[in-house]
Amino acid sequence: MLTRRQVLISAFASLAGGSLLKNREAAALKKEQHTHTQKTSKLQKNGHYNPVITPNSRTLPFKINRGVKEFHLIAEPVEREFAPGMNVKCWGYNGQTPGPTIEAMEGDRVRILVTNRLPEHTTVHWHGIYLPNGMDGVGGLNQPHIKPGETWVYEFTLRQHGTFMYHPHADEMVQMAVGMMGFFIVHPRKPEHPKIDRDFALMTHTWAIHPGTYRPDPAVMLDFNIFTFNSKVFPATEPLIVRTGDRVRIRLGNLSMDEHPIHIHGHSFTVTGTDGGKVPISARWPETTVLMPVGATRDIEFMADFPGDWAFHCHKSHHTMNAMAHDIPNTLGVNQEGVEERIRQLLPGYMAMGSRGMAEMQPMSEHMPGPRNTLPMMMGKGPFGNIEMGGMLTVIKIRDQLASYDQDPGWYQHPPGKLAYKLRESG
Ligand SMILES: [Cu+2]
Repeated sequence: MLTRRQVLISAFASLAGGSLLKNREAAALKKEQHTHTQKTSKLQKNGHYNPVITPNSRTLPFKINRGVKEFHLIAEPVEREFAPGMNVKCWGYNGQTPGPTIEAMEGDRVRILVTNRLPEHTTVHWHGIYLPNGMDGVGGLNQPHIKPGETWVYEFTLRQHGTFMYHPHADEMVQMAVGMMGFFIVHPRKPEHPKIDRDFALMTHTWAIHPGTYRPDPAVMLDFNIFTFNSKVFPATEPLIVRTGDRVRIRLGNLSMDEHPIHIHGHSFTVTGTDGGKVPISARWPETTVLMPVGATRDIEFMADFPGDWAFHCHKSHHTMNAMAHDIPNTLGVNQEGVEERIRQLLPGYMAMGSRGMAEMQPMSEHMPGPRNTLPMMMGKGPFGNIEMGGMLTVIKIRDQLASYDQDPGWYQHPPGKLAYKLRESG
């Protein structure tokens, strides 16, 4: 059933770019938004916030032990399927990379048990969190390292709210390169206004996994070849499912060795927080791309005003490509006539490619198997053909009507007259 608010919003959405929205309507929208916030608060099972969704991942369960929220992280080797056709031998926490999201509330006393099942020592650092110095987890500086087989205890009271992270501060170069990281999200004690309807967390990461191998190479400094959201490559990245009119927050984290300009389609957002805290309202401005620095988090918020399947991706185009796009000779514009035959004498089945661009690579890769355990350079499929991206890409699926947030609504059905079309005489 459509609520009045949804009708109002879809009416808004159908106006060109929303520029015709009158002040009176804007005021009504604001009022509706407020009522909506109050209504859902009453229905909330989890108190005054909606729990964070970490796509392709999960939230770490806890138990209350005499008023303390007790979590248990197990640092261990894990295997992760980045997408069908590629399994990677990583290290992570509790069977996965990124580790499960720790979620708590400002004011909580938390106790985190860390068991080390790795072949070498580790520690856990709580990135961005105010805590006693002895809980900060820098091996050698704040504590002795946690040896294999040992369990150590971290305990502190959360005195702030926002998006933070956890990761080892021991053999950082190796342990982070192979996937050891996770989100630590602290909700504010006071309810947020306006309330967030859909709250997602995406960890960006860069990996060097040489074609034909299974283990990320920690020695690589710059030339990474696999780029992930929550250690998944598109199309294995779960879509972010949203209802038209929802207020959406996406929390982004970056513990990789590269910056990622993360871009939204069809909407604009504001950066509302970093791992340093909330951005004051007076200091916010609209953006469509947020640059994710290394060792930082960014919270972005927007109103899901426009239904559709909207791409959400890193704007470095190599970061939406997989391994096979790297270190290849540049054949663009090269006349390869005659070369093909000669090379075939040495390499049977050789095909000259790339002189007119690389779009032919995707259909080609379906018939030509690459090296073992490696994803083709492009691999997405959409309702209109190949989506010539893999890597750090996901889709925000915004719908007027949704059976459930937990069910993929399929591809967007475009209303008549709202789809680009081919000019008849163009042939
Ligand atoms: Cu990137």
